[in-house]
Amino acid sequence: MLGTHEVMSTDITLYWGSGSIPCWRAMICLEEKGLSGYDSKLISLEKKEQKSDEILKINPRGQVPAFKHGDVVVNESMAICLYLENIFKKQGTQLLPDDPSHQALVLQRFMETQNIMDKSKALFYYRLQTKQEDWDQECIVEKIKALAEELSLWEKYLSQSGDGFLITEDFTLADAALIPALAFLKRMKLPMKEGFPHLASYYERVKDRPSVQSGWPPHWKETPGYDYLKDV
Ligand SMILES: N[C@@H](CCC(=O)N[C@@H](CS)C(=O)NCC(=O)O)C(=O)O
Repeated sequence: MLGTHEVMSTDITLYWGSGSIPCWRAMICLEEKGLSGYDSKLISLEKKEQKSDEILKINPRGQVPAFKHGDVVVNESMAICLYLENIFKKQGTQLLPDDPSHQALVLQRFMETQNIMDKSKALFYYRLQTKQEDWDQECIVEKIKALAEELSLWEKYLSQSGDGFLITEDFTLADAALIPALAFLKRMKLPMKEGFPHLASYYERVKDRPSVQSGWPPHWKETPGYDYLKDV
């Protein structure tokens, strides 16, 4: 007999795209909550399938992740993660600790991971659109500095935590958001081990966790990545 919120995972649909960090966060939380049987709909971002009527009906921005639980629609990856933890509180991994100070820190770090994505994407997209001979422009130097400073903060955070996860010995929402961001940096050839050793050893400790592996972007397994962050 299922409890009030222990619905079958088949009531859940997730539209996602390969290589999308926001989608990966949501997928990690689904797995951690023991909801691996959800209806997983992989769409092609390249073919712009996120602009299909089917997805626009759920997410008027035409973006993924787009998530449905029964008749409940949740967009925005971080909202999906929080929703899963709140609704399936008693199920699978507890992603938000009860202790107020730990909970505050988990929520803060969870949201803070967006800074890593914003700063790495600023550099990545600029380089994608700029000829390599122009890569030393002042503006690029500024972007490299901003990302390096951001990552130094995380280096400090991790130097203060033990050999477990980001905040405590337990995997939390903060880890669900941090590990895909680090995988993105690795794919863009950030020299993590040399410049950010705590981030590198955290990445090695967490990357093989089943929930993380389950959302690993399929096309990343077959293609080598890019050099866009190799000088950070
Ligand atoms: N803030 C949103 C961002 C979602 C997002 O940017 N999704 C991208 C994939 S990573 C997307 O659907 N891009 C296609 C588009 O905007 O048309 C979230 O966290 O869910």
